[in-house]
Amino acid sequence: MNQTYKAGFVNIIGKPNVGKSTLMNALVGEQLSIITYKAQTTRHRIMGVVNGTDWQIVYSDTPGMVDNPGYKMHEAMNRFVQTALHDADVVLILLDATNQQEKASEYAKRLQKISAPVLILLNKCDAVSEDKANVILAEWQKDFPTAVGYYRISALKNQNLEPILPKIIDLLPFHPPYYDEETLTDRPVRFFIAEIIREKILLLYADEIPYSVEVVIDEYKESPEIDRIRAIIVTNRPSQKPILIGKNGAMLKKVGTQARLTMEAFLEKKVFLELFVKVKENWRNDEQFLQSKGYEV
Ligand SMILES: Nc1nc2c(ncn2[C@@H]2O[C@H](COP(=O)(O)OP(=O)(O)OP(=O)(O)O)[C@@H](O)[C@H]2O)c(=O)[nH]1
Ligand SMILES: [Mg+2]
Repeated sequence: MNQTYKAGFVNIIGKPNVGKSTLMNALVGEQLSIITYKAQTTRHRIMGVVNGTDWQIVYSDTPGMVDNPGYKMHEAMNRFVQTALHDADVVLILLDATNQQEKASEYAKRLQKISAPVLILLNKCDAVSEDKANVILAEWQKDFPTAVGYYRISALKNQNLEPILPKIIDLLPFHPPYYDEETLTDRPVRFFIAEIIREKILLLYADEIPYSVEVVIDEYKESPEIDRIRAIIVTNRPSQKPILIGKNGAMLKKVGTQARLTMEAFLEKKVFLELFVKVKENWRNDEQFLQSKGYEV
């Protein structure tokens, strides 16, 4: 075996809203995962590949761990986390310095049978005092002593991320690359397009609405000048449809315009986007539908 090249899976896990997707995007240097201020933004495992001269890191962003899964969708989200724990070469546990809901004992239990090295990253340190961050990290060092490193970071401000990379490379096993050099992610373009629409829905609607929708790309016609995309916003209840559409279609138009602009930046070309709303009651428990959206049920 080639004993000079290193490659492996570095999986980010943590509670909802701690900044996993922000960290993933910062480490990969691309806007792969959608980010919002709301919990449970990410629903899938999303990989991002970074290459060095003699190493390859396959980062995974994962959904926030849901404590009380209410739907099959939540169970599937937790399953992504479980798989990510098992195939990790390095585990990054991300904690939120501004909102400490994480318990070392819970992680210790989850990681009981996992032999991969763990780094504890305390995120959002830009928003708390250095003293407070140090106190939190000291507690983790005491309660979770088996981690191989403890770091104060800010994923949002890109602060203190530099020491993490050499540490990760150090921990990676010798292994040939998993992906060729051009590969950035395991997900197809359609996935990111659907995610962009979901991001706008998370940002534009209140309460239950964002959690009640899934986005299906119905048609994607690529051409050199413009991509033509037809997407369906699938929602849980008939009463949600008029809310999603808004008065005279105003809300849906807003979603469409904002999503199109983000898509154009992502694809670096023009986009023609059509959006429709469809009701599919109880889709969050519909195994067939969930499977079609890539959830393992
Ligand atoms: N102040 C501060 N805010 C941050 C930092 N990192 C992330 N955030 C904010 O925290 C919120 C959640 O960020 P995400 O990256 O979506 O968090 P996540 O862990 O992926 O959330 P889920 O996918 O819902 O589990 C957003 O509003 C981010 O801007 C940070 O380093 N500092
Ligand atoms: Mg996320």
